[in-house]
Amino acid sequence: MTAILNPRVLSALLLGILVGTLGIGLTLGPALQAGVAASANYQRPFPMPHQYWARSDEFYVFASGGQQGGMYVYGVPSMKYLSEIPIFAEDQAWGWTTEDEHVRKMLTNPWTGEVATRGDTHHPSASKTDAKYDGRWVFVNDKQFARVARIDLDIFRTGQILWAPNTTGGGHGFNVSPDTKLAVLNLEHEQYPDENIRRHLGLALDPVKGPYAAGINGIRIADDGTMSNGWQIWGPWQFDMARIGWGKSNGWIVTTSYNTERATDAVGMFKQDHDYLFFWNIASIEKALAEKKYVTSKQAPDVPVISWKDVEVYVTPIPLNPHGLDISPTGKYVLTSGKATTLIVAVDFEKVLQGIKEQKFTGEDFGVKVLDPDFVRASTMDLGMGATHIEFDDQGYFYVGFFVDSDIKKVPLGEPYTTKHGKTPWQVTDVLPAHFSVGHLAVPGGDTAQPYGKYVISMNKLAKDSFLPHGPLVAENHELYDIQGERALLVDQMALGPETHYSQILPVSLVAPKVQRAYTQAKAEPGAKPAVEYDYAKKEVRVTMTVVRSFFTPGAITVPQGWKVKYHLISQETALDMTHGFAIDGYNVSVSMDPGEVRDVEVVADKPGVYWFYCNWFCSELHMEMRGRMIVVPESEWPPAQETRLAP
Ligand code: K7E
Ligand code: CUA
Ligand code: CA
Repeated sequence: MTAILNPRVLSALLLGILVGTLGIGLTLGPALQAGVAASANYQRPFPMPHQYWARSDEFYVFASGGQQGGMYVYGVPSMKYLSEIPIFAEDQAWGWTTEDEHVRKMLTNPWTGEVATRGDTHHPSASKTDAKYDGRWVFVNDKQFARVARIDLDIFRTGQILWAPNTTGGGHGFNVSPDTKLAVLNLEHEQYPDENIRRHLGLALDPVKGPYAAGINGIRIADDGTMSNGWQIWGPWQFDMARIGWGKSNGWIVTTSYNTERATDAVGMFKQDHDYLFFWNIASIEKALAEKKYVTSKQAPDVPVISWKDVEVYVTPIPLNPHGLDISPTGKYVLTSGKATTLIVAVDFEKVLQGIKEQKFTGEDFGVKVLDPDFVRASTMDLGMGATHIEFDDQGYFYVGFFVDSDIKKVPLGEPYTTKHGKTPWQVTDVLPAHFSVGHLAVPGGDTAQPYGKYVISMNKLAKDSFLPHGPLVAENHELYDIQGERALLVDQMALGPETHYSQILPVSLVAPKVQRAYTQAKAEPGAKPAVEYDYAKKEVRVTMTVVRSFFTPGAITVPQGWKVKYHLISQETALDMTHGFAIDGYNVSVSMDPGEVRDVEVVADKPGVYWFYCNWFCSELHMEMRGRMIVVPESEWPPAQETRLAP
């Protein structure tokens, strides 16, 4: 194995990655200024005509929000921030709070009943048809609780959250198949699973000392976008990144693992000079299911758990803790990067298939055949320090980000792309300086069979002093490069909240025509009338309240102390951009209602007195007058005569 290692695998680099960032000089400033000065294409008219930005942007960026728990949306090339899509964490400004019954349900663990309002959003993956974006949905995973969400692109809102079973969390690598029928979510964090699963795997696991096991979740996606847990495969290793192949790699799932050492600490995870890239045959998974070669757990009796031994799987060695994992537009090359090596490996999928057929194996690990790296590799490139992720353009190049070098390198791919770019493949042709420390990068369509090219966005982990000082917690820096010429130009930068991992960049033409300006929910209840109903058996008041400028109707309700109050709030607005809010003084309630939106809000009226509810979105000249009362009467003083009665 040492033959494939590079002498530049420095212990200092390894230390730098383990301990934190290496000292990155701020000497890239002049390059940045040169890039901006040369970008004559980006002059903007002044004054700006109405709808200038709406008409001039070509792409939507859907950027995961990391520990922000949702996604950010902005336009390209304007770099105008448009929206946040709240998903796994509560966000009252963007209308995602757990007093709304529908939000709370989505955030509730189906097995334990716990509500999880924290999250760590990593890898958005847009829906596709024939391996090309189709603009229906964007799916994204939560690493912390191993959940997956579907974002509906007509309303830019979360439509479903699916929880992965049999795990405490750590669902990291995530990818949607080229036909949007399957998604995979990898368990990066090792588990000590249910005893049925342990018995089925037959591995020696120890709950305290380790080693543990982990697996891959197969999520089925119905034609209407509904996700369900289809299967799990478990094996002795953890799994990091995931891609589902197309074209030359059609029918295969590829994943990386960086801890094939099965260690429980960082030093142990770097003990070997290589880890693995895995190839899983999807048909063999369906075959194992059909032949009933699986068990189920107590928690999820409806989700089959398959052993790695019962499916067709192969590995090939990748140096020092692979992380980046990306597939070229024809599906031919699988590119991976090790975190503690300067080497980027391009595996040729045609060679993988040939190697399997011709048994080009160098050995076995836990019964899995190891494909000869010299046979399956198209290239092993020595490109720089701290490689992160890889993306592709429409001209036959790939772009790879470097955390330590703090740049992006542009490299031509091998056959069949050489006719496109006419360059010697696998050698750097351009270096794009970044400010600073690149994590993921994204090209519009750059993870599909149809890259649109034109731009690269670098999602930097550090901004350092790029922007005005704003305290010790510093914004992220998203950088926009124009890649239409021979040399890339840095044309804009944007400060954005923490912390983007990956993004999907979709053409405006696929998304904008479908975007709704009002919800259809209120329209679905045309006859809804204001009402107050007292349920003495359940100790519950049910209120149907209509909301329109500038009234809540009913404008006052009386409730006995300690009772539950269920508000069914119906916004009857139809005007664009006319959002109202419903916040109650002294109670932990704040929801928004966009035009036509319906909300179901539960409050326990445990404090006696007069509490004003009011609109907290400035909506008209009568915005401040848009308020009403919840009058909470001690139960001992409650004669039913106090009930709110509405005129018939
Ligand atoms: Cu590298 Cu979660 Cu894709 Cu972050 S991961 S950068
Ligand atoms: Cu409604 Cu302010
Ligand atoms: Ca390792």
